[in-house]
Amino acid sequence: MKENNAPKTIRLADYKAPNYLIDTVHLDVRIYDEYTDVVAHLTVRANPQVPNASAQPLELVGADLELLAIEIDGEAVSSERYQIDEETLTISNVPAQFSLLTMTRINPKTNTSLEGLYVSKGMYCTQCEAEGFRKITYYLDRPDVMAKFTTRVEADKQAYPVLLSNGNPEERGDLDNGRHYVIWEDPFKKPCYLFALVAGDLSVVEDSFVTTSSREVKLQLYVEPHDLDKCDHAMDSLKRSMAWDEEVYGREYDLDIYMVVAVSHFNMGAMENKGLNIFNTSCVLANAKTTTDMGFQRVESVIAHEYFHNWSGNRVTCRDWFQLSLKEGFTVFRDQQFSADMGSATVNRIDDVNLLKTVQFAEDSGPMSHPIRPDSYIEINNFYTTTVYEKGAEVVRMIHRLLGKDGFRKGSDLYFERHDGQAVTCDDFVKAMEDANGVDLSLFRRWYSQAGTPQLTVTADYRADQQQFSLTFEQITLPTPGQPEKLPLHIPVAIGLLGPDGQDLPLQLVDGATVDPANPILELKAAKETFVFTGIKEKPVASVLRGFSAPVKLCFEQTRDELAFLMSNDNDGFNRWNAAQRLTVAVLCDLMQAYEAQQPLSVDPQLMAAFRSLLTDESLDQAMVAKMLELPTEQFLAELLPKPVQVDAIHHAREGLKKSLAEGLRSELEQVMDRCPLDAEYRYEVDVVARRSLRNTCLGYLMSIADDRATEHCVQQYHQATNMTDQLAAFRSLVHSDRQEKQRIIADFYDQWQAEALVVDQWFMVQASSPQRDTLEQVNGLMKHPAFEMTNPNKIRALIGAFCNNNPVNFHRLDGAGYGFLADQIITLNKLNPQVASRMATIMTRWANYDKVRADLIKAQLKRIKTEKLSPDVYEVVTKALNQ
Ligand code: B3K
Ligand code: ZN
Repeated sequence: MKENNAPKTIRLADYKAPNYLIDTVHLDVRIYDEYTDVVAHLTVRANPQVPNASAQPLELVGADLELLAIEIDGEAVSSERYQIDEETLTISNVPAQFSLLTMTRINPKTNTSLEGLYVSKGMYCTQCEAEGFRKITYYLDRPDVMAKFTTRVEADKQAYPVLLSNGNPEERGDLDNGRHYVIWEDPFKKPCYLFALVAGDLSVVEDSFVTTSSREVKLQLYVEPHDLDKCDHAMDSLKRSMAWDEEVYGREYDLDIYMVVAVSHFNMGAMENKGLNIFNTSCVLANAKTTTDMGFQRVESVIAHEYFHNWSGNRVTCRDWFQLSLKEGFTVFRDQQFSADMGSATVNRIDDVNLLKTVQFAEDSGPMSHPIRPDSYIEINNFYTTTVYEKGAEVVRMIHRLLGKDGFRKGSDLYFERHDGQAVTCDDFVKAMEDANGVDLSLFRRWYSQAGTPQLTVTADYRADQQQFSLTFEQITLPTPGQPEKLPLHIPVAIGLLGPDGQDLPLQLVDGATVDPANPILELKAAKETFVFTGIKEKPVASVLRGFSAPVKLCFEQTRDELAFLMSNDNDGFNRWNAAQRLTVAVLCDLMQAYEAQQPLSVDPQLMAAFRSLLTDESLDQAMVAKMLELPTEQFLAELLPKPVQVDAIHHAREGLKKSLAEGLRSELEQVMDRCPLDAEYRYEVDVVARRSLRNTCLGYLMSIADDRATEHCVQQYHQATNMTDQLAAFRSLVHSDRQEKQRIIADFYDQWQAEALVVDQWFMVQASSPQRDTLEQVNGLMKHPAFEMTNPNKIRALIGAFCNNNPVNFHRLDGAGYGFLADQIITLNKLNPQVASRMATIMTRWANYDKVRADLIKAQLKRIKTEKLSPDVYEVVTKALNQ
């Protein structure tokens, strides 16, 4: 039943082209201490594609605006002719073509939603995607309305010497009263979600890039003065992204200037505004002293991601927000390809798949499950999800796999050529891929409309007498909200069959077909299919779903011997790692059983032996060794294993395994630590990163013993480390242990780094994810720490987010205190920053995965939240969570 005042649901099926179009926008933004005035000159015309459009009133959207003036073609509009309500300005009897002037007043200083125009540490900045432009002026705030923007920004010159907007600076000058202005012109038509403006006192780092066609592009990074020493890596990553996009996709940058601005208060990672990217400081600043290798990696990939949007998102944009994955899925795929080319491709793939399996699979089996192209939403900001982004990227990756590298490039060339300057749909993307390659992807399109993770069950059968080996695949997708019936999907399964020597056998099917050795995939299209291979002289070991060629849950029973064999022989790096994971999970399941039965934990010697050979064989790729030694996280296991989630058994089995491995392999672990000494000088290069990661994995194991010797080593590393990767690894191991030394180290770390906001975030995060039993009490204390700020999303993610997401055993405390804590924070954030509040609320949507006691406690908190006056963001999540 629909409740009173329930926010309304928007549906893809109701999409209609706009009645009016806007060709040009002249914005004049005047920043004053108390308020900001925005004068907007729009040239508007009825949409020729819509019959009778000019007979309709013009409906502009606006939020939190005070309208000061309104004119059409230079004449004031009388008050009978227009109407204003909470969200719209409706003007009746407008001409078929006219110029509209509005003047509105806004208050960026009180805007804590970080959407629209707001202030972060004294700097004015904007965030307009998805629907923030309506908080700046009345507009047709939808992506299929594309206009040419000219923006004049005016402010006090001393307080705001830097005034930026999209495009090229055309004019600047001084005004009376110590004020000044700059006029920016963006020659490309764009939807308003790509609009940006910055006013502040910022320092700049400059460089340049010469494009394929010899145009010189000025590159600028704007940061606070004390961050000037953290810009090199982002600048370097930007230049590499520009070169890569020219080489791999034939895409050149189009303006003469590319600016990136770093801000401390930002709801997500970064934003691809045309020519003026705005970045969370955490995704742009990096240097050895303050940033871990993971941080460096993140900067590289986010810089690339936002840069790649210039083509996949800005030049070709989305028709409506249901098509979000058109730009996000494709751009994530592009940034993943880039990172794979820059570093270790296999390690990158493993990390991406882990995220998908941990977060996206969980989302897709819960009440927020949606297709990568959703059918409906209440609040679009709730749909910037791992499904739209990461599963969206997997869907593009499958197209790449099906068409091959060259076919995919032909398709992307056609897509960019056909749709440059347009706002299009996911279907247009698939159509370009089809047309360029002469293929039919009609069945494949189901990936766009069907939600849920398919389960793919594989059974193998070997007939020695016929020298035949068969693989039978059965796919099934469980119902998701609003989609009770599911259809089979087109699934590319990359495979190999390993002979006794560990080499791949030639793949010959009984029907005479061969599997392309250059692209060995089986294409599934039905609910159940069998493939029979001939000429197989001995029983092979199958390596299925190599490279994780499709986002499915694979159920394939293989023996521990087979897994160990794959672990050392598979020529597919991803599956070699995956075999190690599967073997580890099998052992963890033994230990969970033992834990539940209150029996002593004993580790399968096969795993011990496998890990020993990983540690001692120096010929192996060290990055891979580090990855294979990493135990699956508790969150990963919670998603993977049968429900209800055995929170405590998972935690204790994992801790127990870690400790047993450390005790059994102590000398090998110590030898690796000796073999990988601390670096005198930091370099961010694949082999050095691998060495650090291996060393710190070993340190983590040894610290699970936490005796005097291990602790002494750890404290020593903490003090001697010359970079944040090594210092933080030691810090984390100490803080997560029960050693007394940690109190001194926690204080010491803060003393050393209190001036570096991003390092303080790490300090919060490490403490909030400690498995020690008093962590919630510690977190409650830290909420009152002077460095904690409820209006800064980075701080919220570091403390509240880390506790609730990365600390299952404490968050899911049986007394429900963790849930009560989260609900309190959601209630506070709902008023301050609905987007961040609703992100936090998604954690509570998974109550059905837990035992009755915990599920009831979570539901009680959801109900408590529901009694508040909720933002649409939180309302949507909480209602869907309760109605599942
Ligand atoms: N496009 C932005 C995300 C905007 C999120 C709005 N709630 C960043 C990105 O994906 O590149
Ligand atoms: Zn993006």
